[in-house]
Amino acid sequence: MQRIIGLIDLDYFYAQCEILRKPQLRGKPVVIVMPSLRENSGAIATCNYEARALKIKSGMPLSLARKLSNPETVFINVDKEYYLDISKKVFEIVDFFCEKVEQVSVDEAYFDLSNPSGFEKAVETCAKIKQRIKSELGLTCSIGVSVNKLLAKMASSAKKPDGLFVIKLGMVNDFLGKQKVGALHGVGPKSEEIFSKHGVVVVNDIKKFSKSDLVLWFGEAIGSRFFDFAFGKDEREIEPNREKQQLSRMITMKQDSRDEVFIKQNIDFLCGLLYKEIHALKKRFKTVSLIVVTDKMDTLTKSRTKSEPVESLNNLLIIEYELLSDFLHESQSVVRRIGVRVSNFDEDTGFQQKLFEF
Ligand code: DCP
Ligand code: MG
Ligand code: MG
Repeated sequence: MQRIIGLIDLDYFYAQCEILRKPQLRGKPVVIVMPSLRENSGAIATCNYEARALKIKSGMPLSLARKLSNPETVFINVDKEYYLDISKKVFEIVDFFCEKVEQVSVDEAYFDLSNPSGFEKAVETCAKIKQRIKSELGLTCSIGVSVNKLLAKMASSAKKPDGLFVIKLGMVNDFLGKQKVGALHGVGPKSEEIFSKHGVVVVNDIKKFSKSDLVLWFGEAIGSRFFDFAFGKDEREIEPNREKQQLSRMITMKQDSRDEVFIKQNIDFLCGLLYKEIHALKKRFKTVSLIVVTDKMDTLTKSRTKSEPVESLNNLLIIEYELLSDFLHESQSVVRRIGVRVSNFDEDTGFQQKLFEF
């Protein structure tokens, strides 16, 4: 089966978070500063595209950024806790669409799009993820889609900001060959210098050499990896490291319907599957949701949160039935797809949330 991998990266993340809570900043150059102990010194964490137009960039000393700035430029100290909070919400949306998600930084994650198969479906899923992040959180991101991590990451940078770019197998050589070697995963300024000493500027230049040449320059592991990268080869797997914040099951019913008995049969089936999984994962949940997709393809969600964890399949079913009954009373819509979801997991059970150092 063809692997398809996505890489999502938020645009000018810290700066975008600040603009989100201070909309009056939009359009101005916004620079986020990592302050240091000495007053008026520090480094630039990131900045928005207006500030990048002034040549300000991540890692730059604050003093230099001030010199490059114009009178409109706004400098803001980092507030990591706030960014982490938003980051969590972003990746919960990705979790909703994908089983295997590997978060690699505060604003970046790889996710598996191999199932259902095909690039068309993968792009559809990514468009939905982008849309949900935009409508629910007010943020833009860029997503790259390709056959491995290396190319997915490069595809995500290719159309920043607010991009969605796909590199299919047939496009690999064309796309990759003319990229600067620094665009390859793991090639930092030091490696770039070694490459440039040998006249290697773009990825295609690597192909003039052999694997053993690169091993000589960079050592066994890194040299052979860079060599494979030049041909678009990358076998690294997605290593899921995110605990699910919610679990759900959804199906299209055999026919569109408003018949309560018929819809309940579908709910019974879904809850049976879902409860098995919850049980296997030793999860306890307090929130139960019913998701309805109508024949007009509108999605409606109804939820109920209990003060104590829901203890049995039977109790889960009772709540889902109540939600269904509410829905049928409140809406005249005909149901096409139906879904059940549980969330708000008990902190003390299940997997321990992995802590990240960003
Ligand atoms: N970051 C930092 N110091 C750096 C680089 C990044 O503190 N030297 C922080 C701030 C960024 C966040 O990590 O907002 C994510 O890093 P990215 O490399 O993804 O950069 P941005 O999201 O800011 O911009 P882009 O739109 O290029 O992704
Ligand atoms: Mg980013
Ligand atoms: Mg990033």
